[in-house]
Amino acid sequence: MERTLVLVKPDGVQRGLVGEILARFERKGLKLVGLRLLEVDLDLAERHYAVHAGKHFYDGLIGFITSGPVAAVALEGPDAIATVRRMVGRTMPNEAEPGTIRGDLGISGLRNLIHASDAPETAVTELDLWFGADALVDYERAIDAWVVAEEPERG
Ligand code: FUP
Repeated sequence: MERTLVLVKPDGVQRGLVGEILARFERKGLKLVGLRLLEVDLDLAERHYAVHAGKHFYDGLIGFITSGPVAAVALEGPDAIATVRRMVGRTMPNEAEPGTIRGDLGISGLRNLIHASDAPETAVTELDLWFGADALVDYERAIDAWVVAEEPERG
């Protein structure tokens, strides 16, 4: 079972799309294990985007993520990191496939609505950054017997 971090960025919050975006993940079968709405200060923004420091679009990214409240969401499920990335779609909304969050809800440039961890190591780091070690919620869902099947044998 994997956990991953999703951020609904300020454009998604301002447009009232938090519910729409969370609903897609819930319908998919992913389990909500963390949820916060927060203003992002400069320190958190810089730590989150440290990998992009020095790039030509860095200042724009920092300005954007600190421009309004962000919804931070922790999701759990089998192969959650890759599954969420597929649902999010390509970075630029004009290139993202229909059926993805960015492809269905975004249209232009950096207004791409959402961030999602891109690998197991980044998921661990980002969940710790946005939620801290203890803030995620462990619980059972009765419905998981119907959602999370054993992996079929291959070969
Ligand atoms: P993604 O993983 O799809 O969210 O995209 P990246 O982690 O590669 O980039 C993070 C953010 O930087 C994106 F939301 C948009 C921005 N970005 C640019 O503005 N220009 C680029 O060339 C690449 C990324």
